[in-house]
Amino acid sequence: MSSVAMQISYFHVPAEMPSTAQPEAAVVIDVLRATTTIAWALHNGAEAVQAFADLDDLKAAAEAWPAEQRLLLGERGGQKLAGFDLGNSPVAVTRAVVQGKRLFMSTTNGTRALDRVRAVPLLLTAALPNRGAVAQRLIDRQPATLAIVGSGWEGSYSLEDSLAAGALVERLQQMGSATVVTVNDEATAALALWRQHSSDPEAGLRCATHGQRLIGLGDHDDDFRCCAGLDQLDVVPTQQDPGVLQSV
Ligand code: 3SL
Repeated sequence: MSSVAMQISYFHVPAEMPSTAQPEAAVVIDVLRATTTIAWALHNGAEAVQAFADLDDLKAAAEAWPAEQRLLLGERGGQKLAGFDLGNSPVAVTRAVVQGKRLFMSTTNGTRALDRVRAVPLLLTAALPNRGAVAQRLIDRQPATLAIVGSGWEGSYSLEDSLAAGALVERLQQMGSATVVTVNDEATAALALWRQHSSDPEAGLRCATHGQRLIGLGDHDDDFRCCAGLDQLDVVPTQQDPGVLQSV
C-alpha cells in the first residue's frame, strides 16, 4: 500500500488556520465571486491580478503602474466601488477588457483571505471553473500539507466556499487515490456537501446566503452560471510575489 503523500485540511475562514504550523501549500477559495473572477481574468490574458485587503494600499500600488496597463477592480457588499474600472464580476473580465493589463483588486472577503495566507510557500486560488487544473498542479507538486481556505463572509462560514473545497478534495482524491487524505472534519464535511450538490452546483450557489444577497441585488444570472461552471479552465492562479497572482 502506498504511503500518505498529501494531508488536506479545510478552514472555513482564514482565522481558523492555526498560527503555529504553516502548511506547505494553500488554496484560497471565494467562489462568489473573487476567485472565479481571478481565474477568468488570467484565462483571458490579464498580465497579473494583484490582490489587496486595503483600498489605500491598492490605490498607491496602482498609481505606480503605467495607466494604460492597469485596471482597478473594487467590490464591497457585492457592489462595484465608485471610481473603479470594474466590480467583481467574472463575466466582465473579458479578453477585450483585460488582456495585457494588471488588475489591482480588492473585494470584501476574497482578497482579504489571500492577504492572510500570503506567507505560505505555494499559494494558489481555486474556483469551480479551474478546480481540475488546480488539483492537477497540486498532484504534480505534492505538498505534504495542504490548507484549503475559504473566504467566508465577514468572518462567518460560506456554504459556496465549502462546496468548492469539497469539489477540490474530490478531484484530488480521484487523482491521488490513497495518497491524498483529509485530516480535519471540515474537509470531510465539505466533500459530503459537494456530493450533495454536484449534480446542480448552481442551485447550491443560489441557496447560499451570499447567493441570496447577490440575487437581492438583481441581475446576476450570468455570474451564477459562470461561477457554477465546473472544470472549464486550465488556468492555475499562483502567487509569484506577495499578493501578485499569475498564471504559470
Ligand atoms: O467577498 C468577496 O470577496 C466577493 O467575492 C463578494 S462578491 O461576490 O463580489 O459580492
